[in-house]
Amino acid sequence: RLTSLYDGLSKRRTHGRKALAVLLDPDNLDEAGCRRLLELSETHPIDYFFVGGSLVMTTHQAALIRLLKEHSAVPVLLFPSHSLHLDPQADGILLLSLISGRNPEFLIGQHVIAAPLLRQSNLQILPTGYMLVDTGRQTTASYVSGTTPLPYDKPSIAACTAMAGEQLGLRLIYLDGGSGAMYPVSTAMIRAVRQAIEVPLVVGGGINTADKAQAALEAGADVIVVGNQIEKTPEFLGEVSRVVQAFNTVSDAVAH
Ligand code: 1GP
Repeated sequence: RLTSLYDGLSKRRTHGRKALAVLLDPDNLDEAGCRRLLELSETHPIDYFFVGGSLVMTTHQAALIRLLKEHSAVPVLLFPSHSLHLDPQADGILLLSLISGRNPEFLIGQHVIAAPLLRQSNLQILPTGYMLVDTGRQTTASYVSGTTPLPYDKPSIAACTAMAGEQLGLRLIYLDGGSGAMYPVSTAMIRAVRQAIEVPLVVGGGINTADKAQAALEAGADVIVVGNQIEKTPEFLGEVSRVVQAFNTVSDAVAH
């Protein structure tokens, strides 16, 4: 199922335009926090909401998605860690295959369980090669998935992994240092992966300053994902959104 969401992402990439995704973890965001963010998003544009987390211990996910859909036109993409986290209210799903790991459950197992449900839903499917990178401490994602993340200082392994993912037909590559990473994925690794693939590149984990956002975009990220820092300080949305907009203003000027 090729999707308008995916087409939108590819078009952005062709035109050198960058995008900002805000990750909302239902375990960490209450209704008031979500309303505050929705208010801020009216002046500081967000391109995508990603919704999910490694555990999802609460039952808030459905209510959170409902609130987003009622009050915003920003597309909502599920970022699931498990087939139980599907929700047909969202617009689409990052169908993650954890290609940095060697756990069949997260490469194909969960997908088999989810397949008939996805078929029945109207969710747009974005097949995504998901790559966890070691950024200084074990993340929930790597613990829960029982996988070893990619070594931080081996951009060539990351590049070959991304290349293989693209050759297998995955339509996005997501390089993730994990939520609340001590430091983000290195710009050397982002650059190496960018050069290895044609499909859009999503980068997240530990992007908690405007400089880190800028560095990831300059190195070749098409989409940056920010979670923790916006949960802690919603006003950070203004800073990071300005970085993305400034980037797009420059690339629009070059294009004309
Ligand atoms: C994690 O890429 C996301 O999967 C976002 O990470 O919460 O550190 O911004 P942060």
